Amino acid sequence: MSHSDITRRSLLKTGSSALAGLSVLRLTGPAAAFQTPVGGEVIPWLDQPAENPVPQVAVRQLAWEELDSWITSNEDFFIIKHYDEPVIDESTWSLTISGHVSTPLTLTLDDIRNRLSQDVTFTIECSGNSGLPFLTGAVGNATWTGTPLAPLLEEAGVLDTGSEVIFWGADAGEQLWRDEITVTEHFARSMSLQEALASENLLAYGMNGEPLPPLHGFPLRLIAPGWYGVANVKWLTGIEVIDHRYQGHFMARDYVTIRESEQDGETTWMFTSVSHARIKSAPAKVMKQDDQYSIMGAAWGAEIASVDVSIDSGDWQPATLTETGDNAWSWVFWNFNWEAATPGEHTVTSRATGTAGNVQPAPGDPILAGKKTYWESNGEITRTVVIP
Ligand SMILES: Nc1nc2c(c(=O)[nH]1)N[C@H]1C(S)=C(S)[C@@H](COP(=O)(O)O)O[C@H]1N2
Ligand SMILES: [Mo]
Repeated sequence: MSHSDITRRSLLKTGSSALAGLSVLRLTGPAAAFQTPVGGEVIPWLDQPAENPVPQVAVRQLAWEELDSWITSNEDFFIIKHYDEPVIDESTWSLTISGHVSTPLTLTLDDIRNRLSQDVTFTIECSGNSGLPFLTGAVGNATWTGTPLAPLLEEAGVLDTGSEVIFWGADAGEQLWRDEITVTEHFARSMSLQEALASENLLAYGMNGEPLPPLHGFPLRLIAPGWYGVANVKWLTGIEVIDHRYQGHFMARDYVTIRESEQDGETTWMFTSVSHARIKSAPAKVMKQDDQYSIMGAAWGAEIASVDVSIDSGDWQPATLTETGDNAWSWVFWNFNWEAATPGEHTVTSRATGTAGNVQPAPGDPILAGKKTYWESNGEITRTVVIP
């Protein structure tokens, strides 16, 4: 265990009171492998994201070269919102649990805060990340605090007819349907009752030891570890159990992946609603200290077994996992010693392999080549750098 492991774990356990200890340890120990060393520098990537055409939707993103912390601070955490930020008054806000339940519930924020509290460190990625030229940093890792969802559903008494659970957000906007009907639709997502009952799902009111910040869904959001960002409904106001499939805008029209495949010489099309995360990795930064170059990056979306790096499309070479966390839902950090970095332009590609044998696909892999929509773009990422 490195110093940074110790400080990170104690920080998570004891909160900000451990911050004093953190700086003391950092002074006595070496910097963590993922941190740009004192006296070192980051060589910026030559390829940079395109200008953001929708700053009101993609409000904030991670700048990869600046990645210097395993936990993403609330100030740096990416923000995606599809409608205007809702105005919520904590004193009048409540959460309802309704539909196919024997005992509908209405809970205040205090009711929820007074229940059993649970933490989970979970890396959220927007499923559109890497699918659009300007969306390359829609991923972050935070420790979320909340109350487990399953006991609340049990208390509400889900009826035998209940099969699906909708999570309703307070935010709403206009959606045009078939060029005919305009409705004001609330942001909402659903999952099966069985998926909703997973013990890791939280109704979260805390983010990295602070109340959920307004743009991350204050006062309450769903945290569904292992799911893409879109499932983690912010500004939660209602949980509704229904007896059929929910087909709202963000389930059945937007955030739908369309794949083309050949079956028995015939082209078939598959339409799926974005749901569980997929294995992925990215090179974050090239660091230089004295004359030594190293590459640091992250991998997430599955329990990660290993990460390999390819320079200039050469052979895959193993990277070292330096920060792994203690669950399958948080990203791992990796380092690669770039021994023979020669002056000039080079490409850097990373590839993650999961403990289940799942491998991050190459861009030409049929699963990606046949994909027509930009969601779930988990292919290998290649960055370009110029070594001086
Ligand atoms: N109510 C509501 N919840 C939402 C959204 C939204 O627009 N409204 N955006 C979703 C999407 S697409 C993503 S990627 C994540 C982003 O969470 P963050 O802004 O806290 O990073 O929130 C999800 N939850
Ligand atoms: Mo998203």
